[in-house]
Amino acid sequence: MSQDWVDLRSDTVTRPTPAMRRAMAEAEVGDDVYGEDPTVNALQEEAARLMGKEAALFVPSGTMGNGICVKVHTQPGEEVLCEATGHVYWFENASMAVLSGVLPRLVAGDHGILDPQKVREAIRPAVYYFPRPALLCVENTHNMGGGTCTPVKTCEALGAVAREHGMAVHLDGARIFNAAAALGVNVKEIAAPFDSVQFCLSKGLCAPVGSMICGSKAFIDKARVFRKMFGGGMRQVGILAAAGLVALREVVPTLPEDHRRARLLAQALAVHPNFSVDLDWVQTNIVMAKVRPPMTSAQACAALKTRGVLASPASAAAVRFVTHHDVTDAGLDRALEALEKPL
Ligand code: TLP
Repeated sequence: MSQDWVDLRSDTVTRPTPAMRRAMAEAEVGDDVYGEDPTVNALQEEAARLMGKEAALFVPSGTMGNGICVKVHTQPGEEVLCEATGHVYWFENASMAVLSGVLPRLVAGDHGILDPQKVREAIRPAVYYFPRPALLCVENTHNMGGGTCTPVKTCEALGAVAREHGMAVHLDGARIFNAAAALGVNVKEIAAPFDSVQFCLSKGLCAPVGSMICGSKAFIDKARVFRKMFGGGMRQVGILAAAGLVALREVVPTLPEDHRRARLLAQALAVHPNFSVDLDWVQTNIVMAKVRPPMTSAQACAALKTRGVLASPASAAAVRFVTHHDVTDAGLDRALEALEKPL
């Protein structure tokens, strides 16, 4: 039986699981600004171990995590190379310009996937009147690219190009576990070429709040300073870290189910008269569907809403559908039924 409505706007809408709520209620806590919260410390150790890095830090959001990493890796007046539709550039309120005083330089990827050669070509020579290219940001999976995965070999090549030019390399791995599941690799392999990795607990992993940043011990020591400066030093935050530990243990293994449902949804959208979808680029839990003109994405979303399906406009001509833990088979059926007729 299908349900009355289904929320496919984002995987950020997931709510904590019953196991998370129990773990949150029972969490042992302390003052994390003193480094004394045992649950936060356990989560940080677990995150560092999973990513194959020396240390990790719990931060309130992915945006703050990326912002702190940019701050540690750069000096004002330097340049940060990022993908043209990357989250760090589009959705973080010019954080890198305001908080770090750096200049973003955009390199267009193929569905968000950067070509190492194009990155090499975009790196300015070391001349005193050019901003020094200090950092390369990569996003995996790539949100606006449609949840696409940058393969491990490409990550390695991107890391090598950055290092050849004395640049640091940061991974916005908000959905790194989706990438690992789809690529069939361990997250460590994806994370290895990067000096820093940010991943989110509060997207498809269902935790109510939080991201982790991971890197060397020296990097995390500096990151802790900026976390405090940006107002992200929290106190008895083991209550939230407890949910993160459950997310890593219990929700990560369920991600392939989200990917399976996204593919079924994409197949329905691909044959729908109002949409077009390139199925080769549907790789994880995000489906980016082009709306056939003259209909706009806002009109398509409004029409879908009347049929109990929430989705979000990704541009004037594209609608983003995201599957996640709270979209069950009944929720998927609701969406498939809504797509049986033209809008
Ligand atoms: N993405 C949100 C919106 O901000 C677009 C979403 O609904 O997908 N990196 C990536 C790749 C992200 O997709 C997001 C959130 C973030 C960073 C920021 O995380 P938060 O929301 O925790 O600041």
